[in-house]
Amino acid sequence: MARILSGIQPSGVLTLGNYIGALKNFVKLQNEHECLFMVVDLHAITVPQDRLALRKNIKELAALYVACGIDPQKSILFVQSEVPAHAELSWILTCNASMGELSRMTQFKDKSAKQESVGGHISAGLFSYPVLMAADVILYDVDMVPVGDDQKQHMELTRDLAERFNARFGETFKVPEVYIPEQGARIMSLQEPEKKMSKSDDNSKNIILLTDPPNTIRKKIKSAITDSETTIAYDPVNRKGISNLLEIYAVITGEPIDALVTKYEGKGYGDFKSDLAEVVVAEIEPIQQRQQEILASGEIDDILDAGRDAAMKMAVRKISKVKHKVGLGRKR
Ligand code: ATP
Ligand code: LTN
Repeated sequence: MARILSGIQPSGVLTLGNYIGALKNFVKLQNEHECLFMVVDLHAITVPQDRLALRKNIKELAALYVACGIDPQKSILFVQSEVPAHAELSWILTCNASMGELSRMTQFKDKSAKQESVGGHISAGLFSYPVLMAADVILYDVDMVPVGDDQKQHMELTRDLAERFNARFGETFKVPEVYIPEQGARIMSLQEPEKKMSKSDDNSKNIILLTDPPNTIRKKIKSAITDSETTIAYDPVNRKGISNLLEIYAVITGEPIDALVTKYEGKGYGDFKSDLAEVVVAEIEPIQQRQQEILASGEIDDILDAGRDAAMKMAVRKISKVKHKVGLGRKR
């Protein structure tokens, strides 16, 4: 049994990409491993957030984890900012990270360009974002981190920072592996399938939100960009649109892509898209209902209290060891 940890930012409503690339895998992993899942609110504030919206998003995301099948009896579910050791370790790691390596992070380049384009300021937090992510992971001696494809580079940095700390201060942290699912690790935008589906996309036609009503989902899938070919085939290099839709279909139903291609032989995009829309609706609708029930019952606060306490116990032990190794504070 390995120890697994992952996190999602409460930075808005989640997309089908977040669900397929992250949440759906978390649920599978919790049956075989010891799992910790976080709502990473400290990461969310690396870009401006409305205070009340953030508060709301935190609970909604926690409820969504549970609605998707994260079982609080099996997994530890908690809010990152409620365990202060994350911020503490992040600072210590920041002092062992270099400006050069952080400047190379493609997510920083993308997100800072976006902030600039809307006239917003680029926070130093956005720059050191990956160090906080490294702290999240190595604080718990995690074996494996399931994330979507876009987080690969951050996980390489996490490994480097863990190894560097161990080399400088003596063996302290486990060096974690990244776990990227073979399928669904990069769900693409519906209208611009050369870029990833992202919850912060301004064009709502590009993304399926987990809160979209069934008819909106149907409309978005029907108007998804494909190409001028007539066959349903998988070719993610030359036929990105249809390949993305096939991948979504395959991951949700568990049917192999080859089998789907055979199933739709001789059929057009119209038939395929309307079936896919029903597949997506059937997956998401019950999750939406469960999320609302969980929020209405108020049980999410008890779950998050218990998660915080369990995580805190593990984190406190590690952070004291780290401070001792670095020489911080006093010894009586
Ligand atoms: P933002 O657009 O605000 O940066 P995001 O949509 O990338 O956010 P995160 O909270 O950063 O979402 O990511 C949560 C998880 O979802 C991560 O594991 C990430 O790799 C995964 N993920 C995000 N987008 C996709 C996608 N299009 N396909 C598959 N997985 C994804
Ligand atoms: N940066 C991640 C979210 C995240 C995370 C983590 C993922 C923050 N801390 C620790 C795995 C482990 C993202 O998906 N954008």
